[in-house]
Amino acid sequence: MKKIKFLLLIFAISLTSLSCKSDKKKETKKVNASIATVIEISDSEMEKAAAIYFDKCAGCHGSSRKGATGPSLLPDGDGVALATKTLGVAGLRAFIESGTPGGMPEWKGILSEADIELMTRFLQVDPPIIPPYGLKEIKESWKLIIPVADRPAKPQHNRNISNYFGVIMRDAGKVAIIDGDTKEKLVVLKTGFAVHILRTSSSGRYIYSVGRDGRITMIDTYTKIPTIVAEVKGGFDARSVEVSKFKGYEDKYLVFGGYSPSHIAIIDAQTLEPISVTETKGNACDGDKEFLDEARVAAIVASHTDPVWICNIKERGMVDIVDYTDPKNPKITEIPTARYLHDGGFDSTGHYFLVAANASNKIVVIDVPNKKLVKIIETGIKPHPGRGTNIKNDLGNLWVTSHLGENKLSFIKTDPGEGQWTVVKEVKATGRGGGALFVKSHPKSKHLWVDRTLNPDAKLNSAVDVFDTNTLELKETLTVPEGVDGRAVHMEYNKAGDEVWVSYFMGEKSAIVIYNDKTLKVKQIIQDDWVENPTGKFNVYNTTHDIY
Ligand code: DHE
Repeated sequence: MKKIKFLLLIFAISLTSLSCKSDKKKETKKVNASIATVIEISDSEMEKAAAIYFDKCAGCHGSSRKGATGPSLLPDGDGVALATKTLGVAGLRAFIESGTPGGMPEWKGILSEADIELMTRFLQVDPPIIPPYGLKEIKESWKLIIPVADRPAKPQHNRNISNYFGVIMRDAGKVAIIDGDTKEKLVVLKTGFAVHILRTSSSGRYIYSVGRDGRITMIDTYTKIPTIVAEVKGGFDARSVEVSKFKGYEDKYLVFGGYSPSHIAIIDAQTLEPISVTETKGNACDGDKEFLDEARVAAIVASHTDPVWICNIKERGMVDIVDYTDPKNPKITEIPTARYLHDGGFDSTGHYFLVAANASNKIVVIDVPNKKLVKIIETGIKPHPGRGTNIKNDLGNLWVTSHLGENKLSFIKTDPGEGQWTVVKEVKATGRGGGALFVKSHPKSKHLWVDRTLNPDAKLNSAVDVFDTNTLELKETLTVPEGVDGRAVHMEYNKAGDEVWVSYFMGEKSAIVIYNDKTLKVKQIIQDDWVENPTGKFNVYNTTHDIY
């Protein structure tokens, strides 16, 4: 049996391309995966596998493979999940190819046979080590492309910026800016690898994107054609960014939530010059028994009522209320809640924040101005609300979440009085199984929309269900329009609240389909060479004002 010291692999995700670099030694290594099996993996294979893992798996299983929404994937196990060495090539292949009912997608057909085979080996050897990346490295990555003094003082066009849409094309690493009034594509900008979300500044002038390469891109909408004015890389991997929205701090600071390394970086929102970095590692929410180095920053929202951001620390189950009045030394109030925190949004008053602790099947409610935990509510298997959505009917004001792990929409009452912070109604979407990622409504609409993106049934994952917000009954299932192909994902209203934009991705004919929210008929299909696997869409007005 040959013993081997596994070499340090470095996640070096460059600004423009994904390239995980090893220490450059190219000889093939043999790693003892178990007494019986010896896994062979070369440096170049290790690099390739680390890149695939980082792109497709790290979100759920953790950058250091210690588990989060999905189980850990360590050669010797972690006492809960099976050792990957025990699962072996056949066991790992079965999971990778077929997925699980708990929400893991099936990768057969998405990953090539050679890549699946490679992953069955990669997962049986020790994970690569992530090098430090702090304020110094963030500063070095900072690019101020157009200084504030050289930017226009007012819009150089007569368009209605507040109805612009930023549309993410994840796989292309691009963001399209579309005029929501005329439906014209104004520009397609290269914003980095696998952009995940967009946020708008509180004035609505700037659009910020963040992606899986940790790169933040700042887009100015005052120029005739929206233009990139600054960039910075806040870490190796990220899913969220947000701006300061409290009175007196509009467009002043930006917060970056790092998946890898796990940290909160505060950045100047006008220039993207970094100001401070605070690591998020620490004890888990359920006592001081477990110290977690990997403590990724999941959803972030900005309070409109206080100078704070609400940052959700996934693995630790901590909701961090970050006071940005002294951005060099931010005061952070930690609220222990439940694991693993993922996505969430405000109730209709903006006073309470509701977030999914998806692995605990719970929704956590936070009183933002009072920095207090209000309640932890059991809803269903793996709640996945996006930012959730707010509707109103005879039951009161309700915040809604969908679920990844089962076919269920849960309606939580947010009004004071009887039933507050309880699930007052549950309904099912069409068909069987979960796979819903997002829900959406609008204060002016009588409809509630839900996608089923991760449902394995192609009929369900390509359709969206629309419910009546008064009766909470299913009104219509909108199947994929002719000439369009793929999975339906993420809905966004226009500013007026009378159109809903749905993305179709992961198919041959991807598109953005715009529905009339009243008639539920297709109003327009945006489909062109530049429309490459669109995912999230963010209307400037709704994003700025947290209307959902
Ligand atoms: Fe997302 C939101 C993380 C997979 C599209 N996604 C979020 C948020 C987090 C997150 C933490 C909340 C950000 C916020 O509000 O501040 N997403 C992750 C993952 O870790 C995960 C599970 C796996 C991964 O490796 O990324 C994951 N997400 C996906 C997808 O596969 C989707 C469908 C396409 C993609 O981009 O990869 C996807 N996530 C989105 C979108 C939002 C989002 C469109 C914003 C929803 C909103 O309305 O705010």
